[in-house]
Amino acid sequence: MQALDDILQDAETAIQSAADLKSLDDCRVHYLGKKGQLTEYLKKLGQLSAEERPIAGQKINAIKEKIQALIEERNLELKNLLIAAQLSSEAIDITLPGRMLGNGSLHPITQTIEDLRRIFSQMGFSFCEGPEIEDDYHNFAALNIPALHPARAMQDTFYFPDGLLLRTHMSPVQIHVMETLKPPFRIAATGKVYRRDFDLTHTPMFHQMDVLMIEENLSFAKLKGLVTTFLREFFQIDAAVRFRPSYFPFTEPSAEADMSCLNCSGEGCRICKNTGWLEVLGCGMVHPNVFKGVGIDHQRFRGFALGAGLDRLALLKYGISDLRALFENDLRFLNQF
Ligand code: 2NM
Repeated sequence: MQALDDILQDAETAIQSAADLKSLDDCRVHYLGKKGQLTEYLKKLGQLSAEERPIAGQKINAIKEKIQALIEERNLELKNLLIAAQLSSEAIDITLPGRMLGNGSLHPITQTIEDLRRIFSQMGFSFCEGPEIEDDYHNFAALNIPALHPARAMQDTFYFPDGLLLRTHMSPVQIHVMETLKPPFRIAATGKVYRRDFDLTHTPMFHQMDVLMIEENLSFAKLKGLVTTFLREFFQIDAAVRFRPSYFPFTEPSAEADMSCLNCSGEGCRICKNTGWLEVLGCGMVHPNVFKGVGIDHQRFRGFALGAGLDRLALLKYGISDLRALFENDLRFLNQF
């Protein structure tokens, strides 16, 4: 009886100190297995007297049940410990901030085009498009650009072997429109134009806007008003605007429009090369030769037109100093707009 109590005590200590399921199972085999300590005593029951046998039998069974219960209890404990360890090692901190997806943004030239479309739409202009590959007639001849005009020279224009060319300005779009629509009308076009020119301030592809208005009673004064309104609206500043006489084959009279420098308000700085003025667009009254070419009655109708480089407008508006940044697609640059 004393030996059986000792076994129980041993078993209690062994089970409690079993550190994992494997050593716990070793305990079970050691005490309850086929060759286990208690089993050995069960086998010896036969050697006892008839009076002793049931008492010893009961004792062995009681201890066996006790040990089984202890093993069961420890088994549960160990499994819970295992689950707890797994939970803490695989824990996910859902309070950590996520990886942010960057917001996209419109290219400054796209933003400029959208601004221009909004402003000129509000003033009653429709926008139209034309081909980037043009013929000599629409790009030059119909615009009263004579055969020997320097802009036609090989170094300025990209020619295809068949004589077609990449348009060098947006005005040929207006020739197509004048061939199609009957005046009066107000139309404008933005798009890509091409010239054989590549240095610090020129890229072989750049963007232009061309605006054309044809009505019976138009004056140069109205053109000046339109240009001034447009520039103040586009740059969101009450700039001074001045007109200098200029020359284009397709307009007469012609002018270049300057606005007071955005950077120094006319004081003189690096941006305006100390003049206080920024050159922003060219404009004029449509030349009678252009009207004759497309069959519009130049006695009855007047037209005025303006052309502007969008890349330069975008640089000025957004304070960008290097034209090439517009064409490099560097996200560190583009994300700032
Ligand atoms: C400019 C400057 C002045 C212009 C003229 C025409 C057309 F087709 F009606 F004759 N379209 N655009 C024009 C006039 C363009 O760009 C500096």
